[in-house]
Amino acid sequence: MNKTIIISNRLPVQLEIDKKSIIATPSVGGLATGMKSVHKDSNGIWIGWSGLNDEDLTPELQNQIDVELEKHQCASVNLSKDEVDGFYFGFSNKTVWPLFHYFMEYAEFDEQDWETYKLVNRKFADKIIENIEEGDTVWVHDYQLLLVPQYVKEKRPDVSIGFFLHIPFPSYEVFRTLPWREELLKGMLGADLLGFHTYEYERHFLSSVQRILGHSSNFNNIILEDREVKVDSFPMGIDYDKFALAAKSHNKKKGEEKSDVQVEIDSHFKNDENNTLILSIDRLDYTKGIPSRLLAFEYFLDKYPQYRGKSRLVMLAVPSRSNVPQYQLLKNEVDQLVGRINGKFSEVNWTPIWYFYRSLPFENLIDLYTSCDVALLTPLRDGMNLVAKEYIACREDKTGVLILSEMTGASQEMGESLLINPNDYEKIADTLKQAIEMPKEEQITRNRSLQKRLQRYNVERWSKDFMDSLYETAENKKEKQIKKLNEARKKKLIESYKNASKRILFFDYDGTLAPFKKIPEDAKPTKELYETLDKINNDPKTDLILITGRDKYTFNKWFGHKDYKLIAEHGAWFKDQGKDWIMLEALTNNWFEFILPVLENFMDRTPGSLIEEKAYSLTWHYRNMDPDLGKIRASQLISTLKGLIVNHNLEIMEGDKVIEVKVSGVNKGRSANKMLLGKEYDFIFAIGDDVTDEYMFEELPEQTYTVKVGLKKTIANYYVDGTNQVKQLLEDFAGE
Ligand code: GDG
Repeated sequence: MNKTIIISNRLPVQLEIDKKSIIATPSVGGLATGMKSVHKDSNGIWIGWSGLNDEDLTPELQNQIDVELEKHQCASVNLSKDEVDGFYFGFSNKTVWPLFHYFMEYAEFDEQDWETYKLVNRKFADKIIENIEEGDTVWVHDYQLLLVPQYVKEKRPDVSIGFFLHIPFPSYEVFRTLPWREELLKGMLGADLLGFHTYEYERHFLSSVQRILGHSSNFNNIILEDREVKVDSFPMGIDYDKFALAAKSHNKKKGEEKSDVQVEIDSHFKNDENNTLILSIDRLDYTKGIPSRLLAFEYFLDKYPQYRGKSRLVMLAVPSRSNVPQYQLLKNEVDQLVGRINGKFSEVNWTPIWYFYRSLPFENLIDLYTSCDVALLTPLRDGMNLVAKEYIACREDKTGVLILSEMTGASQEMGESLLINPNDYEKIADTLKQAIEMPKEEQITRNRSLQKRLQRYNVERWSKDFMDSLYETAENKKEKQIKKLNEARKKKLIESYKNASKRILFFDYDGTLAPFKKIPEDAKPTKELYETLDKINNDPKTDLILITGRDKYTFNKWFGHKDYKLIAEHGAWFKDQGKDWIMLEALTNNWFEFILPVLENFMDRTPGSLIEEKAYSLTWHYRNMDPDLGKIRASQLISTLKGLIVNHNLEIMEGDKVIEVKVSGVNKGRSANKMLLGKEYDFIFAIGDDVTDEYMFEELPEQTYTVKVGLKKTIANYYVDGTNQVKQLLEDFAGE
């Protein structure tokens, strides 16, 4: 049976060395639960770092670890202390984490850390490759492993790879500051499916890919030379039932069954049951907005003194990454703030903040979720924030108010909570008051909808959706594969080329015989291309036709001295071997006078775009400009032009980053067909990359071999990946 290989930095199993033997305890985190069916049911393997350094392990212990982990369907990647420092504490947590959370000033760009990150990502990839069997699927998790998809794809292009990012993907303006931005994007693009928590992150990623690597996307598919990458959002859910059931059984507990934490909590309500507890839970991380939360709470007590002695903030901060200096500074700052605020407001039997700096057992987490009237979660940035979802799941009677930062992924799905900007203390103070005073019926109405949604889209559903989507991309890939001009199909094609008594070949130029260049003039033919075309053309059984949308002047300069047949401007002009250019169509250009000023106006307002004036058509190019502005201007231009061309027998043709206005009916299909008139060909071949070549594919006779360059939508019979493969094909023709 095919299996799924799951890869994350840490394994879902905690390892401890106890008196020279290994103890493995499964961890109960959200990810482990969500992946359970993918992991266990499919007989999968989970690959990750064990948490122990090579230096702590003897060969015997290592052996024990392997045996222990195998029992849990896990395998470890072994790392030395230096590797952990450079890869995990270094590049992952001092570069990617701050940058992706918009803390640009915290991001360090250390070459050595980057080298270690690459090396460790390779180690993870190698471990995966070692375990892959045919038909397996790979799912890579999170920001520590951004390069793994590419490293695996290079060695195993046949395997379906998914990648999920648990943290935000930042805007292009932030991401572009990274010195290794191309490498990270290429690393991620090794996957066939890339998942993010929200559409915002997905949008930022697509924008960076387009601006930095120049790959455009069709809806949410990124078109690479040889394959497509699907990008989608999958908001991660929680193990809803686990929290809801734990809360239910907690609420039944009486007297001695209660935990110490619960007894302490109950004492807060003893004096007045209208007292309120305000909860916050996070790892102690600068992204979580803990200092601003404290300051906002202080402001609340200043602004609304009636709540002093009554409302209390219960703040659980779980120690995290304490090796990284920013986290140590944060710890000091939080300690000081808590001390100062408690000092400022405390009364004999009331302190405003209960602060826990440790990790609590699950049971106590449930005590907090069930007992606190308000949850105040104020991250400055957070990929999702599962605490918000867990709080709602634990509210058995549906009371309780969630105040949630707009900067969390969760806020996109939890519109019924009270959303705040974590930097707006005024608003937070007012919202706290609103939350404390909110009538129970309103709380219940809000939470009813939230609970339904969270229960439906739980973590299992999340992982199932992701896997279904990954299988679907694998199916699409197979479909595309069917049309790929693989070796077997190419052999057949060459065979019928060889056996033909009279052939005609239509070759598009830009994007087919020559790759695109920033400046169109730079795409001139190479010496090798001339040589190959000459060889093909020298066979008297072959008619070779170069067919382009380019202007006749440029094409004549490049190919006029050659003995090929040329069609320029989509079929307006034709040049037979050794003859002068003639017009294939009766055309006029007296319409330029009212279309050209419109194009000029768009060019002036759109930096980077340019106009190409051909003899009988006008083209506006927008390849070398901001892609989003390009799309907007292109659609504005089309709607302006549509109004102008009415009654003028003109048409607008949209190509790849170009808009062309020309006389109706002139296209590559019509002109190619004219070349067949009165001739008997038993081998007809057409190849091109653009939408304008689709006219050729459509109008040439049915028996034509039609080939599309690149994996774009097409009616052609076959695909080739890019210009390199075209070159190879031409050389094969020339060799016959
Ligand atoms: C990253 C992203 C994204 C917390 N304290 C204790 C404890 N917890 C548990 C909570 C919750 C989890 O830890 C925290 O999850 P978050 O989602 O809030 O935050 P990150 O750890 O930063 O996670 C985040 C997440 O990945 C998933 O994609 O949502 O945006 O940053 O489940 O319950 N559990 C126990 N004791 C504690 O003291 N037992």
